[in-house]
Amino acid sequence: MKLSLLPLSVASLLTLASCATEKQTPTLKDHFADDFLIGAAINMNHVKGLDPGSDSIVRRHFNSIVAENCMKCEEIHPAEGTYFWDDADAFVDYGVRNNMAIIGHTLIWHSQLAPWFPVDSTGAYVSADVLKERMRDHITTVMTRYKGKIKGWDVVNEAIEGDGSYRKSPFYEILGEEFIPLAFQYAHEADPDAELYINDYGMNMPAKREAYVRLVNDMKSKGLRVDAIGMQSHMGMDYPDFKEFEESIEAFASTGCNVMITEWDMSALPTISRSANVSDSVVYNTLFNPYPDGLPADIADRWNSRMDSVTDIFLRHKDVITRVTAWGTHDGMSWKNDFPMKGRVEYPLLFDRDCNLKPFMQNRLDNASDRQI
Ligand code: 9MR
Repeated sequence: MKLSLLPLSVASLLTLASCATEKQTPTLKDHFADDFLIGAAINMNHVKGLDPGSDSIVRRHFNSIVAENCMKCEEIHPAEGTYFWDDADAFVDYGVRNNMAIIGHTLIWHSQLAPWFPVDSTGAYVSADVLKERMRDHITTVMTRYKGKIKGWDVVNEAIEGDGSYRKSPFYEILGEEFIPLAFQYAHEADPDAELYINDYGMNMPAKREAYVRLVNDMKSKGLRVDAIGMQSHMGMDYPDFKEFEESIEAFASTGCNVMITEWDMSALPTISRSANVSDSVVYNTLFNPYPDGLPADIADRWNSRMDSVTDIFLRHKDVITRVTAWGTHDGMSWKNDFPMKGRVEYPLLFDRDCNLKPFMQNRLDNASDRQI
């Protein structure tokens, strides 16, 4: 029988019962409401309605989203003077409709850079002046389109190597170290109300940490605004060193910036590479895909316990950590299934392939009597 045909009192009781159940089931965003924003990277399958599992996870549990791919230079600005807005517009509309804190990713990055961007018609690097003009145009055009809708941008991504030296990207090769302050200057001019972030992986590494602290302090001393340092936090079963990771949070906070955990996941499989650089991929080898039919209980326990410890670290530093974003929703859609080796079955995210919250976090939610639900 349709609900509307039931006698009013029975219908209301049923409605009330389902609302009550809903209200009593804690969500991540309620659980962490007093701590930090809790976000997820989402892709176009999700935005286009082809991944209903991800959609319900995000709408129920998260209050922030970041564009996994659709705002990268090669996607949004594939040719000089040609912008492709459809996907990014749909992503932003989804975030606005669902009242999310929307994060833009990413303006200046060596990877997924549109091939035309740093070169002229002969394929040679453009001059410093031409590259500056292209950077300014790209940053201004993209940020202006989403002004008032995007909370903050990853302005520069992955600019420093593990040893603290500058990555020899086209931006660096043409402009030297100056490309980073310039990017922040252009971004501030484009949208003074948007937050501006610098973001990288492997941020636990002491040499990299020191390089970022120096860089951010230097930019601040020149009057440039950097609102947060993003620690991507792609983790594994044997990295990062948690002590180093925590020391990095403290060091980044010492610059006066906020800290954001921007791309959190933890591989449950044997480590092949600690990098998050997509060009570091390896050929398929079954040895590196040991659990195609499910994670053995002892490994799952160890994974949950490590993720629980990481969550403790985030909470210990909630005074400076303003956002924690997972790099995806459920295990089935994670980039880690294809990196560093295609065709792996990975288990790195907060929700499993059936969209169930993983035990370590479910326990936190269930046992949080003192927290808001
Ligand atoms: O998850 C992203 C994957 O779908 C893309 O193929 C890849 C290349 O664009 O980028 C992945 O996201 C990366 C992010 O943009 C920057 N930090 C590392 C992430 C994982 O490689």
